[in-house]
Amino acid sequence: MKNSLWLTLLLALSFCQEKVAPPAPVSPVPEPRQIAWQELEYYGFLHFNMNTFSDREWGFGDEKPEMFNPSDLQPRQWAQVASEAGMKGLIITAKHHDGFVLWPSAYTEHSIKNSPWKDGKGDLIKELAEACKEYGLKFGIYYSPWDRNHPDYGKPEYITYMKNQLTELLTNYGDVFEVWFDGANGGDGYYGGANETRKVDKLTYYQWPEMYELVRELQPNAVLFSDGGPDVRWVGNEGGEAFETNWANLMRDSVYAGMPEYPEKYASGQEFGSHWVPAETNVSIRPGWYYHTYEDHKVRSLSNLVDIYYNSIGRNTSLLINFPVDTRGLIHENDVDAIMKLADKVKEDFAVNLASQAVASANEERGKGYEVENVLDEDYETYWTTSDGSKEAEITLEFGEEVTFNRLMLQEYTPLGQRVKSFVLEKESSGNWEKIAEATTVGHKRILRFPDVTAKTIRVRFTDGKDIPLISKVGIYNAPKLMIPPTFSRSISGEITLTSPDEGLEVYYTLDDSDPTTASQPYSAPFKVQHAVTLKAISVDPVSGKKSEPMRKEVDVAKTNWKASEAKAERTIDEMAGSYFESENNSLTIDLGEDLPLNGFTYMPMQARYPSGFITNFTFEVSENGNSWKQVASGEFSNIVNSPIEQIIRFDKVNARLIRLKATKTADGNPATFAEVGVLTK
Ligand code: FUL
Repeated sequence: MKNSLWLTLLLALSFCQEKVAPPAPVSPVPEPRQIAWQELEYYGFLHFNMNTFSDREWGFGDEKPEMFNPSDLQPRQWAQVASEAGMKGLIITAKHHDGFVLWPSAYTEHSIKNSPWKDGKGDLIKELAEACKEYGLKFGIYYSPWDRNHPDYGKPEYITYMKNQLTELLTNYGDVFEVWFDGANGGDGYYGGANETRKVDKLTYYQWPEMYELVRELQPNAVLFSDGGPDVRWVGNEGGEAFETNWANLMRDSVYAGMPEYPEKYASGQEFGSHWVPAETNVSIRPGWYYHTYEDHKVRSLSNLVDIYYNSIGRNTSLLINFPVDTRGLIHENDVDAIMKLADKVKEDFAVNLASQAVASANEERGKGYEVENVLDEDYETYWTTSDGSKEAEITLEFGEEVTFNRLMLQEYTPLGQRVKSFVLEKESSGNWEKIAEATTVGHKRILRFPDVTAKTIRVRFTDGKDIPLISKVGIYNAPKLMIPPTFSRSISGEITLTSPDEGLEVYYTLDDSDPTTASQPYSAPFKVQHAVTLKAISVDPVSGKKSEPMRKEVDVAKTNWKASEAKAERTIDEMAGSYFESENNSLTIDLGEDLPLNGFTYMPMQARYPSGFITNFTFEVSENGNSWKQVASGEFSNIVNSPIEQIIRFDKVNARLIRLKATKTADGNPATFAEVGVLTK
């Protein structure tokens, strides 16, 4: 009786105990609008306007509004794709560098109001804002400060024009979550017919303080993006990769949009930066930001997109993936397919948080309200921390039984500042702690990928920080392997390398066109193949037994003894699709080093971002001695401009030692280019 009374009293006492005071903030700290933005993490970019129809990346500004003529424009499809892909918002290029605007602005004629789309009565910004609302997405605006169309660009009048247009955009279309100011600006352009080069002082010309003030007034909750903020900064590249060490802090007053050396000096943030300016990773799902039919086959692969996800969201940035909307006005099927594959993979990787099945403990707790269990709940607002000045901080997770995992996710509670400078993940093994992985900053979110680990007890030790760590969330996941086929490469000597797409996967292959199984040849090191075979290979997860689809590759004679007619042309037989040879006489001759029974050839067109000299019509000749030549094939490489993939041409068997591929026509009339040429002997 006595005991239970005590217990009740104690319980009542602890219940009434006040929450301990939170730690003092470590400056700088985010504004509420930045905290809200941070939670979005993942949203989409839409590059769609005049460039879509002029097939350019940067229009000159002299394009005619009549060119803007989509056949099946459906902003609802864009919103549906984004929402199904797990994105939280969409940002559209309301005006790009060419100055054409997607809404019926009262301040310019260079607008959809003079296009055939909906007889000039349409308002694309309105339609998209409505579609976003329907699909529960936030809506954002990209607005290019540089305007190659406007006659006043470079003069003070243009700044008024910019303000007027921003006022339209930020008043008439509901809530805007982000305003994106592009850093690329100044240079040659149409400028109302002047056709000249205009340079502006990027720091002062745009009157940024006033421009930002205007946005604040009209959309107080919107974050402002530019190279150096003020609210969100550029990650410093367009390849989809943030620095591993990444601070939200930035010496904001020394940075401005378009400043030189930004990527090297500021893109990773600064530990002692004066303002909170977190990074956003912007990357296109294709090589270009705008749609080009010739990039239909160049949509990023799943493994590339997965890397981008981990190297952006997993490194304390948000991720802005661009869809180059096509000339119909739709996100292309290939892009939809790619983004949905990424969405499925992300769902799969983070399906089960093993940490929530564990018992968490910490070396120390600050007191009521800061218990270690807070790192396991779904609430970002609750976090674990220690008492002020504590020198050690570590969280231990006991699973009770052995678990296997390969991902660690950490989130700092950043409203009180970014603190962690380094941490290590360890597992207990026969009374000792063994390191699994270590890293530097955490910030809003940090995800580490490592090979499978099996453990019963693990701990995260915060080894250095600007102050005591505030940890909102710890996640431990066992991401299934990326089950896609291995990638293939070959050296001139015929050595084949197969690369597995994920850690811990096995690769099996066959050379006789049969479907590989785990009973086939396991791949352990590069191997030589000198003659024609059909290679098939699969990736296999030894733990789950799951297999990928097979990859299939026609491999032919090794190029070991091949010689091209001139030194530069050796690039066409170096087994590297990235290198190329441009032939002034539209012809390439190769000595195969021996007589071979040929029954076909392959031509890989130039793979550069801006290719030239694609062969559209060809003749193919062979010779035994270099004196007399015999034409064995001629014809057309159909659709090569839109789909510059390897072309395979077959002909009746003929013995020859020399081959000659001639272009009788190139797509653009420029000298013929050749990335790689091969023969078929099977
Ligand atoms: C760059 C621009 O020049 C590109 O065209 C694209 O809009 C990209 C997002 O930003 O700076």
